[in-house]
Amino acid sequence: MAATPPTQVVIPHAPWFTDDRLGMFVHWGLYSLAARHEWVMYRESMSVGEYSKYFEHFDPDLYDPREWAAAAKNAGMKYVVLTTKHHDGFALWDSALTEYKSTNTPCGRDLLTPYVAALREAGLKVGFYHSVIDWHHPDYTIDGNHADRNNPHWQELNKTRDGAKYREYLHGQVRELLSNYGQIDYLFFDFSYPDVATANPDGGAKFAGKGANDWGSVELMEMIRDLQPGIVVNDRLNVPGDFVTPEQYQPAGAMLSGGKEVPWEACQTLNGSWGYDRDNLDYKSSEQLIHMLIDGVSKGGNLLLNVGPTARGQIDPRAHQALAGIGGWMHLHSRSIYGAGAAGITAPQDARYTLRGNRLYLHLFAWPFQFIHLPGLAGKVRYAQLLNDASEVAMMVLDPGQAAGHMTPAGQASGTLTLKLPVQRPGV
Ligand code: FHN
Repeated sequence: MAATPPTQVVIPHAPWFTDDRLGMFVHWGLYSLAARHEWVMYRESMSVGEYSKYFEHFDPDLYDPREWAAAAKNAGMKYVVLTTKHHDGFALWDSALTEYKSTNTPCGRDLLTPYVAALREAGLKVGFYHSVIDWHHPDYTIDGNHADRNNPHWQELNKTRDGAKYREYLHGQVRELLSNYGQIDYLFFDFSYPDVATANPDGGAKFAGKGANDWGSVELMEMIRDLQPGIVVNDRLNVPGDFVTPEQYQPAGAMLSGGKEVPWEACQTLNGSWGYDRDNLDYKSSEQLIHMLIDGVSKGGNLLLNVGPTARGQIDPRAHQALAGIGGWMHLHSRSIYGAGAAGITAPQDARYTLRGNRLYLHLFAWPFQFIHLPGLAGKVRYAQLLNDASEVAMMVLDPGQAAGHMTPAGQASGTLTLKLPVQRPGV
């Protein structure tokens, strides 16, 4: 198949999204003190009272979002997304709608104001994450699927809760976030779970999930578009968003919604945990992270890579090391990532193409014995330049009818371009 590049899917009001390709996700809050997992309240069946010890001790004395911004920028990341409120309901800003907020802890300050300022100073786009789930709010209607599976009286509890009041609270806090901090570029809601026919463990009623009606999603989206017309919003309100969000996996190819290709962003952790998990040493290698990034871009997607800062506000050394590994590669090869996307031709096994304009980049995940055969490229490449670096090994300028550079003459006849590579992967 000829290298006829597909039209890259973009978000019409925010083409920057599919240009930038790489962002930093930040999960940070009360759960960071537990240093185990951001679901620690739920997984360890803590009551609001038991969990309050973290509220009473939240004091991130080393918090400096300029350090976060610098780490993101050095890794080649173009936008940052911070959890303003996770499922535990704790607000990282001085919300007028709750006392369960950073300004009422020993921290004593609004944490979003310096965060937004640091990103803008570093030239990074500003993203917020906001959970629609809220295990602290008295009117968050629970169900047996998630919020209070351990409470056998959840149906009774629900009768005392007013979903309309929770919707008003949810919308009110989102309004604060989109009104009080200037231009916000990106909003990640989390998460809806549509009605599921899960049999009640002791038989009887089916549990209902949580979706658009619970959140008032249609009105919420209208308010968001009104307050921040240029913002990009994800797909987790159970109504269409600007991009879809595969989580902790890499899609097999382009992502479709309603039969149409849509922008997508894979959100991934460094070690399987979103929140800071001190004893979890299962970090992905820099090579795996770089391959995830290349793989996503080769399919028209973004990568939102997560860090979980410590309770004191610091990105831990292992995360810094992973980010530095990506940054070193991006310093050499960001031209094959920013503004690049799917090439519309199938790459050989263990290889990926990314295409930016008339330049086709070949990335090898496994080093071939000496030649790599590239079907469908003969006569399409005017010039091929081999590079001495791990993943990106060739930059090819596409120009129909031309053939030059490091190609073996035999490769021309079969429509296959053959590149002769050093026996050893350079630089290792
Ligand atoms: O439950 C959350 C989880 O803690 C984390 O925030 C991820 C990030 O996308 N979202 C939910 C799980 O899908």
